[in-house]
Order: sequence, then C-alpha cells, then structure tokens
Amino acid sequence: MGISSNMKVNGQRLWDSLMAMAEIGPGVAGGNNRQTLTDDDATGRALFQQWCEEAGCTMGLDKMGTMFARREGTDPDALPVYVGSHLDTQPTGGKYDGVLGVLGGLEIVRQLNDLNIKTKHPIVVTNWTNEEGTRFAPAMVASGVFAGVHTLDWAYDRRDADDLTLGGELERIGYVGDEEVGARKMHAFFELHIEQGPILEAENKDVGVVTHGQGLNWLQVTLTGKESHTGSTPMPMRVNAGLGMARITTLVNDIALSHAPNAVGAVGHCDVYPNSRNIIPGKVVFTIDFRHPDKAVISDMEAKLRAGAKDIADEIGLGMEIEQVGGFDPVKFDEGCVTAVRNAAERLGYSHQNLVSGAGHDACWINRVAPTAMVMCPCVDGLSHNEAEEITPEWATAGANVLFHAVVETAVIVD
Ligand code: HGY
Ligand code: MN
Ligand code: MN
Repeated sequence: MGISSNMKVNGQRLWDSLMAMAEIGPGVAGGNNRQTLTDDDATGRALFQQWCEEAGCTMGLDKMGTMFARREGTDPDALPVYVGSHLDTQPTGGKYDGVLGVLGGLEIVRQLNDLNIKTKHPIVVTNWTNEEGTRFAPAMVASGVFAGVHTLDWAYDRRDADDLTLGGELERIGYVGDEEVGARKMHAFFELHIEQGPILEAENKDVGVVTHGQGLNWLQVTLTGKESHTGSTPMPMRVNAGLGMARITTLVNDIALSHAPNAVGAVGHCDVYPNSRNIIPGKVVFTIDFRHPDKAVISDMEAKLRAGAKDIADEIGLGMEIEQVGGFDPVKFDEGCVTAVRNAAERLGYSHQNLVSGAGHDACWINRVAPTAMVMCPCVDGLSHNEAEEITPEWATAGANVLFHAVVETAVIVD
C-alpha cells in the first residue's frame, strides 16, 4: 500500500496541541517567552514527553538534552526517519517558530497510530535543545554538536547574561541525557517550520519547498572608550564607546544595502556599560548578524565591516575587539528529500514554490550528517521573532500534511 492523497493529519488535534504548548512560558503580548533551559522550557519538555509516551513512543535523551521520541518500524535495524525542530522560543517569540515542527512530527505519529499504519523505518520525533541562540549563543547549538561542528565541552561552557553556563542549566532542569551526541544515525531528517518571511503569503502559496538555506555570520564587537561625565566633559575630550556603536550599526546597514536585494544585516543585541544616563559609555558589547545565500558575499560583508569599524574606532580613539560568535555556510538540502516534499505537495494538491530559508534552522546543521529537507508554511505579514507571530490553522495543516507524506513515504509503508 503506497501513500494516498486521502492520508492526512488531524489538523484540529495539531492546532489544539500548539495552543496547549503556547500556554507554557507565555509572553506579555500573546506570544511566548520560553527560553532555553529555563523552568518554562523544562515544563514544555515534560508536556512533550507526556504526549509522546501517550502516543506509544519510547524516549531517548542525549548529553545536550535533545529529546528523541521513537515510534517503532517493522524493521528495527532500519535507520529511523527523524522529524522535528525546537520548543525553545525567543524572549518575545511567537507560538509557532520551532513548535510547529516538533508538534507536526508528533501529529504524524498520532495519525499513523489512528490509521494503524506501519512503516519499515522507525520514525523519531526530535526536540533540539537551544535552537534560538538568544540566552546561550550561538543558535542551533545542540544540532551543531550533533553534526560535529561544536564540541560538547565548548557547548556546555556557553554563558548567559547572568554568567550561568549551558551545561549547568541543563543539569539544573534535569535534562542531561546519557546518549553521546551524534551517535544516532539517520535515514533522513525533515523539519517543518513557518517561513518567518513574507514570500509565501505574498505569492499566495500554501507550502514552501525549501531547496537552500542562506548562510549566517554573527560577529560580536567590543568597543572600549572612557567613562566620563556627560555634562562637564567637553566634546573634544570624549572617548565615547556608544558613539562608536551607533556609527558601526549604521555601517552594518550600509554594507547590507550595498549587496541588495538578498543581503541582510542588523545589530540585535547590545550591552552598554555602565548604562547610566549621565555617564558617557566606557564600553559597549554588541552582536552583528549578517546573512546571504552566497558565502563570498558574507565574507565580503565581514571584510568591509572589519575595515570600516577600525576606521571608526581609530577616529574616536576606541579600543576594539571583533570575535565571531556564530555562523554557518549556505546550505543546499538533499535532492531526494526535497523531491519527496515537492511530490507530497503536488499529490495533496497544494500550491507550492521553491524557497531559500532566510532563517537558520537545526536542519541546516543536520544536513551535514543525513539527507535533509524542510517544509515551510506562510506566516501572517511574514512576521516572526515577535509575539504577534501568527499562522492560520489551514496553513499549519497543509504544512503538516506535506510533512506527513514526505516522512511516511521515506519511512516506507508496510502492508
Ligand atoms: O537566527 C535564526 O535564524 C534562528 O531563528 N535561530
Ligand atoms: Mn525556529
Ligand atoms: Mn527563531
């Protein structure tokens, strides 16, 4: 029995699960603040595990706290098909970023149970630790360790604004597993995610067939000037680190615009010391986020930034350090998996188009160790990383149906 177009997920059950998870770690404006390794993250993890166990899955946990819920296949030796994303959110995050991919994977298991369908390959629903990289930089750190990009010790030593370590917080919430990170081998990995951009909605498409992911470069800049009185220090005597940050922030914007239309650049994080109204900042630490589908452009943006920032620092008399704190090359997803996604959208009669992911995802790292592809659904006004992030139940269901078909076709239905 092959997969047929009438095999679909239970969209209402998926939507209800999304809304139940959204109750955990609420934001202040209708979204979520369920940051990684907080008590709210632990509560969300426990709910996910409860649902997976209710669906008959056996749970696995690796040393980075990534959660694996396994539905058995008829061939226990066959490499599993993995499907998932992340449950951690931004501090002012939405209800769907990451969560749709994890609960979409769980819905596949639930619906296979309801339809009493068996697959040759096991299916494993995955919740990757710390995809967002806000509390602990960089983003996608657990999938990065899994793909061999970071070491476990380096990841454990990432520190948050309160100088707490990732390893210590993982221990505190009780999610240090015993599995070696990356020991699991995958037949394939699929990730469903909201687009987090405006293209699918503007083009009136139900589904994005993600062929590539753009590359990312996070540069942390530390400028050192001289604290002094904002009132009594004559302008020529000032060594103003805050002025340096302002000028470099403008430089970042100009560099991105110089590579229009696809380059993007911004400063999203900044710490000002001592952050007093009447003290000229003596030190600032801020992070630049450059992205583009072409690695050469990302390199050019970094080179222009380093040269321009040095001129600015020299002119003001600031000390400057620039450290790369995150980054990955542009990604081309697996042709076979991408075709499975496209065939699913066509079989189900959904409008679809190829897409380059603007945001980073765990799939971008897992693509290094297993055949990988992504499914995307539109989001309202292309808005994400904002509590007002919104999708429609129809978009969620369409994305989950395409994910269902791609995963089950790859896992091979057994009569
Ligand atoms: O930064 C990103 O692209 C992802 O949302 N963590
Ligand atoms: Mn995400
Ligand atoms: Mn995100």
